[in-house]
Amino acid sequence: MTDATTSALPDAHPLVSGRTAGSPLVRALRGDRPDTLPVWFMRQAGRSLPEYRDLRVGTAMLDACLDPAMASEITLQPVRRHGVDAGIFFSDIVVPIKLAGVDVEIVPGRGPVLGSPVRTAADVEALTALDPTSLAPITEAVARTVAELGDTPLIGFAGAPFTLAAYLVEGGPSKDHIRARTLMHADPETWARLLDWAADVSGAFLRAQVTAGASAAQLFDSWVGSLSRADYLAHVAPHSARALSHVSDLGVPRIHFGVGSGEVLHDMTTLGGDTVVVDGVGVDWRIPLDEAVRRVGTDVTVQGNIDPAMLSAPWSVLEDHVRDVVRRGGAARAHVVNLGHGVPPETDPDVISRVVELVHALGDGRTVGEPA
Ligand code: 1CP
Repeated sequence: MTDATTSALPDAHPLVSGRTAGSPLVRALRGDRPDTLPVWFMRQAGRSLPEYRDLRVGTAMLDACLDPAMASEITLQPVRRHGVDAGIFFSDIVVPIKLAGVDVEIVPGRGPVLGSPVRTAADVEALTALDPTSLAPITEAVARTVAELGDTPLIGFAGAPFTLAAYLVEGGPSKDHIRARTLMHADPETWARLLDWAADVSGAFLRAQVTAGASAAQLFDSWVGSLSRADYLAHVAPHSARALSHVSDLGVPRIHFGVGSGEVLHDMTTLGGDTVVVDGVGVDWRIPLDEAVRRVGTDVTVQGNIDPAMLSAPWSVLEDHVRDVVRRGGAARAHVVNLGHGVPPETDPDVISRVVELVHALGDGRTVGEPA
């Protein structure tokens, strides 16, 4: 866990200078219950916003990520529009692997696609380390963003080694990540080398964002739900720990998120050890938050878990659901309200703004009663 007093961050960093240390997000991640619940949304930047679609015309996704002015503007758009309690840095989990020399692009409507998949020991051997100077556009975009955000914290993020490996081995989006899971068992040494490489690339990307001004760090293991618990513990958790270790000396709150993570929710907080090593755990929509708290205990803040499907339901249905999420989150030491996964592209942005207003009207989250 993190402690601001042991931070190796520069004095001007928002977390150290005091700009964001008292923000609802940072307080909640550190285990406190602020008067107002913090709320932000995964995939709040991009896709559902018309101002995003206008700005992106004619620019490929990864080019947008590497254009500091554009990445910064897209990060700020949902903060201005919705009044959320944090910005999430506009980038992608494959940006650092591209900067490390992997031939990858993001195909519209599909996702990350590789020129050639990484499937053999020789393929893994050929991967090269990330040159830290290549992260300059990321550092610049974060610095610009943080200068505009004032007291609102920016969340930096990276892909967890397993989720990155799911793209690297498959060569693109896949359903059950069969080829990746086969490699894990067929050639565990090559698998371990691949995940260590991915951990270091993601770790450097995360560290660059935090040192440039991000006040929290989230590791996305979006596809962890395809793993058994035994495989998670033996073949994945140690590498996720390695990715997060890249920021452990910085005293920044760390959040770990996965989809379909019920079987491994507790392990995602301990990364296979005996004690909780992250500050927040993201919960998808499948498990009610009070049940999640039963699984992870009260040494960690929970984040989540509005069902993204509810965003297009009638307001009264969505409102009841949000109140229920907040009420169940009352079982946790602290709660950061979010979705159980990302904002669907077809979501009406006004609905998101309305959810923010509702959450902010619910106080510290512990006064929301049973539905009438
Ligand atoms: O053309 C477009 O508009 C591209 C769509 C898009 C966007 C806006 C992609 C392609 N990535 C992003 C931004 C992005 N990706 C962010 C920053 C903005 C925000 O969250 O508000 C973040 C944090 C990510 C992280 C990411 N990329 C994850 C982990 C989070 C998650 O959603 O599970 C994953 C799995 C990816 C891969 C990816 N990139 C893009 C797509 C469509 C996908 C998923 C593909 C698949 O289903 O396998």
